[in-house]
Amino acid sequence: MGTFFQQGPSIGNQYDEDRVLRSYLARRLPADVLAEIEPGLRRLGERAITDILEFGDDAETNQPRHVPYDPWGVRVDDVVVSRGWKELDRVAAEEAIVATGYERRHGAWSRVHQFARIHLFNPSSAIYTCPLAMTDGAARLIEVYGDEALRRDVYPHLVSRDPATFWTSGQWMTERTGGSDVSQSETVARPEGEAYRLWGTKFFTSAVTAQVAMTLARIEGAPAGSRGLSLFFIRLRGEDGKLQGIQVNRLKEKLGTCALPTAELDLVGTPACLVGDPGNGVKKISTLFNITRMYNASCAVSSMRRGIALARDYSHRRVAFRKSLSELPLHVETLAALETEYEGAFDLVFRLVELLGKDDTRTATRDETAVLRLLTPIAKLYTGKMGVAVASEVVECFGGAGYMEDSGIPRILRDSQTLAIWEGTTNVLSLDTLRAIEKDQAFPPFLAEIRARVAAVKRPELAESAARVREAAARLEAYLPRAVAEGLDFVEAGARAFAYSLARTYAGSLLLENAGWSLEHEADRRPLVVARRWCAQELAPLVHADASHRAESRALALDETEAPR
Ligand code: MFK
Repeated sequence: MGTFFQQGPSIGNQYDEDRVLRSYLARRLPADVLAEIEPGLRRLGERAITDILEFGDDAETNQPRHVPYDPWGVRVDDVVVSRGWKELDRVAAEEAIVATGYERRHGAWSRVHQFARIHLFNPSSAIYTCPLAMTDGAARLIEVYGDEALRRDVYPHLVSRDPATFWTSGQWMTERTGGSDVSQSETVARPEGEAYRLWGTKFFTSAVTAQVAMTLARIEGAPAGSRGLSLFFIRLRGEDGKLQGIQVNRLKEKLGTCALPTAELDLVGTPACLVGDPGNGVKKISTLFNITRMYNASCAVSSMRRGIALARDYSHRRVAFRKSLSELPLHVETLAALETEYEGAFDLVFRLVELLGKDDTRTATRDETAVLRLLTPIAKLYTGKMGVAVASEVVECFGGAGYMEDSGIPRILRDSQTLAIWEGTTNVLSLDTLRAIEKDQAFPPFLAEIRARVAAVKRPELAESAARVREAAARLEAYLPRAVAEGLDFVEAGARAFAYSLARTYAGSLLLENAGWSLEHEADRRPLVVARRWCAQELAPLVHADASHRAESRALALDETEAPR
């Protein structure tokens, strides 16, 4: 019998160990703000490897259960969740994961503080970040569209630091007719006095343990399409604690996010209040889903960071071919590539968060608001995809052990996969990028930001990378009018490649900025290496999807025989 047992990976304080997060905060935050928030971040970094991790593991092990009937045959529709899930709700309130963004103690920087906390909290939380994301989005919705009653009776609960009064909100958009094409929603709202009752089926409703939810329904007689949908607010339970006009059909069996109770619900006369004026429901709820898309991007990035941290530690423990993995050149190359991906993705997210903070506090310029609108789908779609790729590589870094459920590593991959789907798939968000460019004129200020960063590069070590970003920006600028002139099919077929190109080029400009700052202020060359490697890749992998390209694609995609010459 062999005597060798491999040691598993081990990680320390997640604030202290995250060089990228700490360097970013030192670079961007005013010194007094950083001094004030740093002890709390360090404490949260410690909780992320102690109690939060334990609660997350408990929630993952003891997955939610639907109990449709009580022992006497009465329909109860209980959703039983673990102790860990309940504790995570408490910790989220205590740690002010949502509240920090709304107390606005540090003005526009409050969102940076908040997302630094999310970055530390998320990877240990069994995706408790999902209900928090929707809660945050609902709070913002109420700020923008809520009436006095919602502001007085609901908003304070969503932004509470007190576990006894903290509420979470759901966001119910998806119906059997489509998760992407929300305009086909079939739920009907019938007026009853001042309020409404809803009838329909919501096919995916995440975190059904929430106290309230925002949803869409068509008021009887309203026109078809998304403009005919209205936004509604629901309290899930009455004074007696029972669901009000809501039947739980089943909990979904998902590939990942297994601790999260995602239900299929029938709304059978659910009492609901209209939010804002009737109609334009999709437009209104976009205030919410633009926030959840930012959480999505933040979660993708923080999951990448956790996977890399585990793989890095393991590389020192695992010996193969008589060397630790950390001494094997090819393994080191692999880890370095993952780190580069993480740092580019990190910058996209935190730039987005800075813009959100300015928008919240009405200190954003018109150009910054436009860039916020465009960068939201870009950051979501790009980090979502990269999150899956990084997680897959992390699994491989552990060899067979990474494929074993009880190592905890497969969970990172399974959970990451959802980040590319929910809150808008990669393709839906690629098309949203076009919507932002067309409706919000976001492209010129987006390119101007890139060019300003490139123009500010002083260090000769960065000159070649800066030239590559400059050249990519020029190609992007030239591409769009040509694509538009070619027609809608050309633009749509090329939209994913275009969105990736926007992401890579914009992130490249941010990495150049970091690299210059770190050389100057930290005497750290690692951001320089990252910037060079990032910019050495194809920054603008555009696709020219003309008629013959599209015909060839059809032949490949659909196995059609007639490919044109
Ligand atoms: C852990 C991380 C957090 C994750 C939490 C997840 C938990 C929740 C799980 C879910 O709920 S997943 C379901 C999420 N569903 C989606 O994200 C929907 C995906 N589909 C889309 O985004 C479609 O593009 C869309 C529904 C918006 C298409 O709708 P329409 O109505 O066919 O599109 P249209 O007509 O272009 O847009 C209607 C209006 O909304 C337009 O404004 P106008 O009326 O003024 O013309 C658009 O400009 C506006 N709009 C659309 N998207 C927008 C937006 N405005 C601002 N931002 C956007 N992103």
